[in-house]
Amino acid sequence: TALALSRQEPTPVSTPEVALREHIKQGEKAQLAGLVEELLAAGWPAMQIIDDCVISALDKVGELYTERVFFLPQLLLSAAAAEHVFQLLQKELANEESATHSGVIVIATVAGDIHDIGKNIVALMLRNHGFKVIDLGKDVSSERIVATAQAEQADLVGLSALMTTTMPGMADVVAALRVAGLQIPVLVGGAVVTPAYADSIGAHYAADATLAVKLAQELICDNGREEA
Ligand code: B12
Repeated sequence: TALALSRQEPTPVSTPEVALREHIKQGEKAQLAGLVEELLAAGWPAMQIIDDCVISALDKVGELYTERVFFLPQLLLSAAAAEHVFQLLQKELANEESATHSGVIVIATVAGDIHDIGKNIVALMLRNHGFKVIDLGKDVSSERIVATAQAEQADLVGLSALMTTTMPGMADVVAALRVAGLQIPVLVGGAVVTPAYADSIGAHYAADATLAVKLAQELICDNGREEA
């Protein structure tokens, strides 16, 4: 069909943002640095490059994967390209925000789940807003999350899950925290997570990194942490 054929043709690369999306989608790293430079020079904030180029490219890759146009090797290449763009933008992201609040946040992708790109963005943004973020990485057991939250006297736990099969791990973490006597708020996110699910497990939901920062600030305030 025309639709299927059009996918095989290269997308026209008229502007740097279109080109950047396309190169991430195709998992081609060579030109990423130049394109990012071009966008920064044109006045794009780093966060806008992430939202409009990186995330939208990965969304597209996810769709193509669902439609079996892309397979795992392509998914891996695109993810690596996306991570490369984050590395290129680290300095700009750190400069764009200044510390406004503080508190200790333990963040992790739940057990069985190795998706960490979104979690890494959220962790980076929280750090840029003055939180002390302890990032336990991906595929992290609830035991380890609880133990760290306890040892670090965390004000908040952030959890990421990208798959329907791993999302229930979030409920396990909330339950384990409560069993351990920790009443701290839990903030959850990730493509499959919904506000209703968060509600059902006694957690809070944020759809993206900007909202995660906002909610973390509110929740840590509400939790009574006074010192800066
Ligand atoms: C990149 C990717 C991968 C990469 C991951 C690389 C990495 N280092 O993360 C690789 C190739 C390794 C991978 C592997 C797999 N993947 Co994959 N992957 C994706 C893809 C294309 C993009 C995910 C992504 O990074 N998005 C960009 C980020 C920025 O978005 P995000 O994670 O949603 O994060 C944002 C928000 O959700 C939120 N957020 C995220 N975390 C948190 C945490 C907190 C606390 C808060 C507040 C907010 C928050 O803020 C972020 C910023 O805005 C998705 C498709 C999709 N559209 O989601 C599939 C997808 C998630 N993968 C999928 C699958 C099935 C797999 C595999 C099982 C494939 C396989 N057959 O092996 C394996 C999983 C192995 C495992 N055990 O985990 C499915 C899941 C289906 C489901 N509903 O359960 C998806 C949806 C693809 C699909 N359409 O089928 N994958």
